[in-house]
Amino acid sequence: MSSEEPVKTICPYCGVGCGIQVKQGEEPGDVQFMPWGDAPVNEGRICIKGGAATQVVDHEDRLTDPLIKEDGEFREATWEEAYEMIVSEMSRIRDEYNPDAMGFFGSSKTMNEENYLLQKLARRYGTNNVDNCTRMCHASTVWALRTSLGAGAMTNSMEDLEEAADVFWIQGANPGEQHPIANSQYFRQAVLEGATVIQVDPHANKTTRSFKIDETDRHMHLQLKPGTDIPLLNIVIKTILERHEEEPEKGWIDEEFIEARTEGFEHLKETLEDFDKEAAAEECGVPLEDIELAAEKYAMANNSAIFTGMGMSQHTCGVDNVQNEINLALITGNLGRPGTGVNPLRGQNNVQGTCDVGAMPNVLPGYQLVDDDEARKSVEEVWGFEIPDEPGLTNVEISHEAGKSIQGLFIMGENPVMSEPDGNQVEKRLEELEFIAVQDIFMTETAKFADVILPATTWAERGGTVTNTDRRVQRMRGVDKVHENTKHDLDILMEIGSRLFEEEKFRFEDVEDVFEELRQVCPSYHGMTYDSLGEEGIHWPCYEPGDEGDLFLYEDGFETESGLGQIEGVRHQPPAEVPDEEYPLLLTTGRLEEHYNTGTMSRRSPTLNRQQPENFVDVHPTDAEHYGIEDGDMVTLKSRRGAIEVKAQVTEDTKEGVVWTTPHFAAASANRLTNDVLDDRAKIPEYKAAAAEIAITVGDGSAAEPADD
Ligand SMILES: Nc1nc2c(c(=O)[nH]1)N[C@H]1C(S)=C(S)[C@@H](COP(=O)(O)OP(=O)(O)OC[C@H]3O[C@@H](n4cnc5c(=O)[nH]c(N)nc54)[C@H](O)[C@@H]3O)O[C@H]1N2
Ligand SMILES: Nc1nc2c(c(=O)[nH]1)N[C@H]1C(S)=C(S)[C@@H](COP(=O)(O)OP(=O)(O)OC[C@H]3O[C@@H](n4cnc5c(=O)[nH]c(N)nc54)[C@H](O)[C@@H]3O)O[C@H]1N2
Ligand code: SF4
Ligand SMILES: [Mo]
Repeated sequence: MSSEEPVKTICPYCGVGCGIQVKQGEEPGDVQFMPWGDAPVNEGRICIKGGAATQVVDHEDRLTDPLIKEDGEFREATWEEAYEMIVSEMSRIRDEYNPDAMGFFGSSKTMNEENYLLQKLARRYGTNNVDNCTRMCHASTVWALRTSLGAGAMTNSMEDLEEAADVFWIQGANPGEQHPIANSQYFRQAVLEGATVIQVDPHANKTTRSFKIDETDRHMHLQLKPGTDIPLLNIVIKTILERHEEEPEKGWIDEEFIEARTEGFEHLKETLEDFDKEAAAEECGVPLEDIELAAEKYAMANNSAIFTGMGMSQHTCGVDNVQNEINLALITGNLGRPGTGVNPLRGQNNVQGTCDVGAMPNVLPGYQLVDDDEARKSVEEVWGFEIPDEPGLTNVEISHEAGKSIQGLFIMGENPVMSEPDGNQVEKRLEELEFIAVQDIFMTETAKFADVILPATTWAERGGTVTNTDRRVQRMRGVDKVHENTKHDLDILMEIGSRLFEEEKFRFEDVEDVFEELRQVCPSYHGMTYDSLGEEGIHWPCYEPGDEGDLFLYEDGFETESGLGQIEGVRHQPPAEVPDEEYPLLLTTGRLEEHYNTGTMSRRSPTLNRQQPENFVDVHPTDAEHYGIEDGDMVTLKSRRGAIEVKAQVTEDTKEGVVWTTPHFAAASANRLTNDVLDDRAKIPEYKAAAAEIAITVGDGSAAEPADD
């Protein structure tokens, strides 16, 4: 077979959205990586994951044929059998119970068109129980940004941040590993030209090291105790308010901006009236003068930009955490200009797009609320059927309701057994369900619980659009299929939709045809076409053809009801579970550069897995001494929910009293331990704080008693 021209596409891992090329090799099934020299986001640069992305496309573990479970064992099935089973089970569940007895998980690893069709299918079925991994990710960030500023997305873009930001305030995010090209190509350039980095994180990592944060007086690392971000930011805000009283001529706050563009400032001041900075600094475990100095650096710079990640969002107080970042940005006028803002670096390659196209229980495409009659009607006119008018359940709620109000689950590209908190319970709940369909590229920990498994093609084998972290919609393109009997996600959904509802609303000519319908119902994508996306892509909002999109938002006003930015004071709320005698350590989790989420792809990549083949736990030297743990010892790390065995890394990277591990490894997943409690509003789980205990693992795998100190 002769090799064909390479095609330009987008890296399947993180939300930075780097352009790469893939090429059909000489042998069928051989898919090769090539750099894309003038790709719009990364200009040919690539991180270790992007470079290794094609390694898993033809991996021997790929699902190649549909599977159906019979007597507890999977057997190969035809597509016809698989479709028939799905249609008959989904129809039965709707008839025996009601449409809300089904849940649908969209996938931020798949394209906009595919998620668009999945949520349309759920709604045609009669339920708004459709969600995606954003719930476990930036749901709280999106909530706070939407209610207080207008749009649940980055306020600025990598380009303007590089050019104009003087301070990079990075709280609970690790772009050095999780968004490597954003960090090395954009932020690093600004830092080389003099910008300051303030990192607020309980753990030192490659972000710390890439900017040599600990080695200069310019940058700072505030190594706080997990779950103390509200008090830390309250110290910052109170310091700025106090200093402004003392020297208003320096403009510690931006009075004009507060007056013209915000409301709620009085509430913030009242909240902080009786706030005790000394006691709060003690609570955070960071010297007060360090936090005050960081406050000065943020407030005195021309342009300060906040970057916010999982360390902020994945808490029971996730919404309030991000609200306090918004408070800081609003009172100092750091919004609506290049180089400023509150910027969530979005996680998966298409999590922004999956949300944009409505794969969420409370919104339709373009974030139009399902309970807004007018919005719903405008979408109904295009779709030609009635949409249920009550918001549905989120994915973690769907999981909680398994076997209760939920009887069936359709999962496209998500791995909840590994990614939801308290995995042992997730497994038990999945067993309660009458029917599970999983559409994936590998046999995941979750797929093992399915009744039917549908083998999908990978990102490299198909086309569509994805939306990156700064709202840039870009086209993906694919080469030939590796396995003849796999199908594109879109084709599977079209077939299921057409069979279930015996109508033409799920028949499209091709993926572009789906995009044409999507842009009719999604106002911020309305002006885009496949042609106009070209090779550069377009940032949303793009309401009409020709709109170039905006690099930064809110230049003239906020998109709230009053047009004003919403300030609201917030108070410290400790994590739902705090250390006690039995579980005296605080466990938090985070990611590694070499691995990706539940590891289904990165663990199968030889290049990536070689770097880090197994999980570990970081233990502070003082704690290690107390427990008699040496670097490299196998230890049992346990919480009230479960236990895992991992190697201990004794390191000052973590804070005393804090143990730090990752969710990437099935054999010892952090989510055997994490606490299944949610932020009230955004319903995001508290992955970043649980009480834990540790002990050296003895011969038979049991845990030794801790040494006395
Ligand atoms: N290499 C790689 N890249 C990825 C991913 C991956 O798995 N691997 N996943 C993608 C996805 S889905 C996402 S959402 C993003 C996530 O990107 P990030 O937001 O950077 O994700 P995390 O590493 O989970 O958490 C960030 C930091 O929060 C810190 N942290 C923990 N607890 C607290 C706390 O209480 N307060 C504060 N301030 N910090 C805390 C952790 O130590 C960690 O350094 O990355 C994306 N990119
Ligand atoms: N302890 C702890 N837990 C966490 C987090 C944490 O920080 N700490 N972070 C949370 C966050 S931010 C996130 S986003 C979630 C991620 O949770 P998940 O979304 O469940 O994790 P992934 O591993 O990204 O799963 C994606 C799935 O899609 C499949 N897939 C890949 N490509 C395709 C495709 O083209 N088609 C189809 N059909 N399937 C495909 C993959 O094989 C994989 O099974 O984890 C959450 N869990
Ligand atoms: S930074 Fe993200 S998008 Fe870019 S190559 Fe790395 S994983 Fe892929
Ligand atoms: Mo995420």
